[in-house]
Amino acid sequence: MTQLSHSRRLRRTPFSKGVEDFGVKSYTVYNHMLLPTVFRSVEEDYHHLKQAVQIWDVSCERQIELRGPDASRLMQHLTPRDLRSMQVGQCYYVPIVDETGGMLNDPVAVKLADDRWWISIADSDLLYWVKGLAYGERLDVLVDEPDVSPLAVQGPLAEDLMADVFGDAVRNIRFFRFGTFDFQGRNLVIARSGYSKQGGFEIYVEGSDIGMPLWNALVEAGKSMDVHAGCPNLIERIEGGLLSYGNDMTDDNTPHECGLGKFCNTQAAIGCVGRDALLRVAKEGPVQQLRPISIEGDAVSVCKEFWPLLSDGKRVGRISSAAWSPDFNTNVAIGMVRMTNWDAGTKLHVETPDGLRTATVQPKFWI
Ligand code: THG
Repeated sequence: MTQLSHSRRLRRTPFSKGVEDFGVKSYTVYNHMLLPTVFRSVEEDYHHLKQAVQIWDVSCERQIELRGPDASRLMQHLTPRDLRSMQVGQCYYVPIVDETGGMLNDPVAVKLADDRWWISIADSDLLYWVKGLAYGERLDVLVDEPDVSPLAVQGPLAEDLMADVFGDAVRNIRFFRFGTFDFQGRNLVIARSGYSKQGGFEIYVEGSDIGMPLWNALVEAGKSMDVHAGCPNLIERIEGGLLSYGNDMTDDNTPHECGLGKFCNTQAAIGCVGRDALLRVAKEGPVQQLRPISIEGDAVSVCKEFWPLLSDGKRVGRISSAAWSPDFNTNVAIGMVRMTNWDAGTKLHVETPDGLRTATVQPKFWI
């Protein structure tokens, strides 16, 4: 295996020491920052995530902070999701679109106050788009990247572990809501959310200096729960239909093509930059869309580039993510499929590096 060269540009995180102590085996780069991808093996990490509890260094989910009287206005200009009824204390999964309706990012928006938001971004340099918009529209708002690094606690035992460190009140946090909790005299935002379907929390760690003290407190409290360092798991996130920006979609895709139409209320999203473009495409409906797809045969290799989807030898789409699922005993995948071939049960062929395989469009994701 070739190595990744490290330098200041490839940012470490406040938890990198902890991750290394757990013997991280592999990283990817996400928002110019290290993101662990493997600890024991992708399959072992997968089984452990579904049985116990893991601590994830997801510092690479960088925050864009909006602060000032026009913060809420700017937030609405970024997304076709209607934010008018969103309360302080809520998190929303929000497509962010450009003037053509193309997806620029798919972050979680955290409403801290009417005049203060965090946008917890996926892997694209969204900061410059947001700064450009704020400046171009002469909005009264400050836009920057604060020293905030999310730490996720995921798995069936996540609530017990979190209650041990932060007290029983964390048990009352509802899905996609947050509260503030004390750790060593500091107030931290804790939300019930995370990039898995196993349940859990995300701690928005404000101040790099408390990164390792918090990591160590969680590791110590979790000893009886078989706690281990973990990371977003490729198999589990495909089973759960959690999309990966840059892999499954780019700015060439609308939210509707990504199956994110349910997070768009474009008519109501007054001021959204992509509103006119999206109203046009929403009227017709998308002509291609992301679908769960199973691939027959033994374990596929890693999907490093699109794998063509064929019907009668003609290209009708592409696979963008795939992995062998031990629990469902099949290869699970996410792919963009043309309307003519997207019905559940449709049989297709997929050109993988290991040869031509049979694939089936699924009615829903696996979990
Ligand atoms: N948490 C936080 N920031 C993030 C991610 C996260 N930034 C990067 C990346 N992940 C952004 N992408 C996603 C994708 C899916 C979800 C969240 C962020 C997600 N989806 C749920 C689902 O599809 O089941 C719930 C959506 C809902 O119902 O609102 O959680 O994970 N902080």
